[in-house]
Amino acid sequence: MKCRKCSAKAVINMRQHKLALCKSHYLDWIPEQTQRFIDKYKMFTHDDNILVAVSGGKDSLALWDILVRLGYRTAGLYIGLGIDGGISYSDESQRLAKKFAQSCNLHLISVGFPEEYGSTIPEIAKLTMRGRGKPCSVCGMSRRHIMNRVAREEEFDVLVTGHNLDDEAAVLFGNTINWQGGYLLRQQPVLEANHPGLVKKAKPLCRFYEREMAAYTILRDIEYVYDECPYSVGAKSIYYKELLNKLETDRPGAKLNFYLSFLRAKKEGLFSSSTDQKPMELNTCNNCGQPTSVPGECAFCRMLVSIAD
Ligand code: Q46
Ligand code: ZN
Ligand code: ZN
Repeated sequence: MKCRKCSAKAVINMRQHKLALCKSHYLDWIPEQTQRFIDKYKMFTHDDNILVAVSGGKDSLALWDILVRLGYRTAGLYIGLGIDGGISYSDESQRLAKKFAQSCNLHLISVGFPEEYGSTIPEIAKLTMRGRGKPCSVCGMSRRHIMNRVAREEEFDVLVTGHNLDDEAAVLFGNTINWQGGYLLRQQPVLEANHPGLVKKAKPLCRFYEREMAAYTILRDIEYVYDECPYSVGAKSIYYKELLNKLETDRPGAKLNFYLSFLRAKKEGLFSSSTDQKPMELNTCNNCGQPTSVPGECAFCRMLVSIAD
C-alpha cells in the first residue's frame, strides 16, 4: 500500500478515513489533526499553561509529545499509585514518564500516593471497602481529585488527558446501555471550569483510534509502559472495547461515527428538553475547597478521614 500524499510505502492504513500514509506524512498528519480538534472544540490556545496528565502509557506520552511539537507551554503530572504488577507497574510507569520528560527537557510534577498519604491505592481501597472488590473507584476518584488540586495550586489554565476514541466510545457505550443520563451529559471533549475550584479539562486525542496512537508512539520512538494496570483485567470497559472492535472490523468507521454522532446529537439538543437531566449542581468542600456533588466534605476528604480512624 502506498502513501496517498507521496506514493512512498505506507506505514498505516486508516480505513475509516480511506487514508494510507508513509511515516513522514503520518507524523505530520497527527499533530495537524490534533490542532484541528483543539481549535474546533476550543480546548486551549498558545497563551495557556497546560498540565498534561501522564501515566507512562502510550496515549498520555503521545499527547505530551504532540503538544510540545505544536509549540504549547506544557508540564506533566505523574501520580504514583503504588500498584504492583509483574515488575512494579507504578515504578515502571514513573520511570518511563520521567525518561520522556528528561529526554525532551520538560518539567514533570510527581505526586506519590504512598509518600503523600501514607498508603498505596490498593491499601486505601482495602481499608475503605473492607477488602472487597477492585481499587478502581478509589483510584479514579483520587486521581481526579489530585489532578484538579495540582492544576489549581500550580495555576494551570487547563488539564489535558490522553483519552483516545476507543476510551471515549467504550465509556459512551457503557453509559448508553445503562442510560446514564448524567454521565452522558458530562461526556464531551472539553469540560469548562464552571465552578470555583474546578479546572478546565480537555481530551485532545478523543478522535484518534487507539491503534493510531500506538503507531504514533512507536514511530516517534517513545518508550511507554506496555502492560496494563493489573486491576484492569476483566474490566467492563475492556469488554466494551472488544465489542466495538468487532463492529469496527465489519464496518470501518463505526466507532468514530458512534462518538461523533453522539456529540452532534447533543449539540442539536438531545438533552435540552429533559427537565431531570440538568448538569449536576456542585458545592465546595469545607475542607479542601474542591468541588463536590454533596454539601460538606468531598468524597476524597471523607475517604482520608475514614482511613485515619
Ligand atoms: S482505575 Fe483500576 Fe485503572 Fe486505577 S486501579 Fe488500575 S485499572 S489504574 S484506568
Ligand atoms: Zn508520504
Ligand atoms: Zn475535600
